[in-house]
Amino acid sequence: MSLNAKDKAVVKAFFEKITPHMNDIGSEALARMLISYPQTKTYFAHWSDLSANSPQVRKHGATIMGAVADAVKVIDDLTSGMNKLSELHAFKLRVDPANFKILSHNMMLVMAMYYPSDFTAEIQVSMDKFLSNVALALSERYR
Ligand code: HNI
Repeated sequence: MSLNAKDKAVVKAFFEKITPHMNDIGSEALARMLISYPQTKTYFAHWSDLSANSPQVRKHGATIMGAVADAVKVIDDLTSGMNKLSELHAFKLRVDPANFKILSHNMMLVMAMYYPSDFTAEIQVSMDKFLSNVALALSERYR
């Protein structure tokens, strides 16, 4: 489902609001993915510590969330904006695209935990659309 003007405005405003907690949200989302969906751990087998708050989880959580914040900047053309990352995940990392949905789910869960009153159902609708489109853009180079 494509993003309309209101979705884009909602997503941009919410990302601006969460900037101070961006790294925490990213690392908690990543940690929860690894704990609650243990099949995702296979991609990170080369890390020494996959537990929540380990330096590697914290660092990579910030990296992933930074990439999502960058995606907000290319919201009008996610497919070309995320082309390089898609290629990396498809050919080098060989991540099953089903996992993009799992991570998106955990990101929204943690957004709601950090901003319980701001993350309304209405914002969730737009955020869900946005993250689905990010996942779609990341899956583009697999074909
Ligand atoms: Ni992902 C590396 C962004 C989902 C497994 N990932 C990255 C990097 C970015 C990134 C940025 C660093 C690239 C570089 O080094 O140039 N990943 C994203 C985004 C999403 C995502 C924006 C979804 C919203 N990645 C996932 C998922 C998995 C995943 C769902 C697996 C379950 N990513 C990886 C792995 C690496 C990685 C593995 C390499 C990590 C390392 O440093 O060893």
